[in-house]
Amino acid sequence: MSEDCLFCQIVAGKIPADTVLETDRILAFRDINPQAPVHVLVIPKKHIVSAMELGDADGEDLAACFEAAREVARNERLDSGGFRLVTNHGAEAGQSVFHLHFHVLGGRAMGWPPG
Ligand code: DGP
Repeated sequence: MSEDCLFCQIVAGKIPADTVLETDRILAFRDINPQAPVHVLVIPKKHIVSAMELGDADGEDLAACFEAAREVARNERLDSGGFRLVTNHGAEAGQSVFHLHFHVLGGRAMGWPPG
């Protein structure tokens, strides 16, 4: 837990979130500023800054995030039509919260390349 991290505060229950899935390793909750009809963030409960900070010890947390993304997609009925799974690292990608998170976006056609 990082005291000044917004998503760690959500994991700790200090800031409310619209949680859709929780396990011992991950939390999935709706994005406060949705960019698609379905926009869920999947995060490891462990504080990891971004994909660039992942290490050998983080394999199970990473696998849990992907497993959760699949479950969210199924629960939100995105699995047949399709969805996008995105993580941003750094300023040029627009990362604004420095706790690893995967955006699950769906419910509309996704443009490519992203803006
Ligand atoms: P990124 O730009 O990839 O770092 O995405 C961060 C996302 O986090 C962004 O889409 C908005 C979302 N977000 C920021 N603050 C909050 C919050 O307090 N609650 C929720 N549910 N989402 C948040």
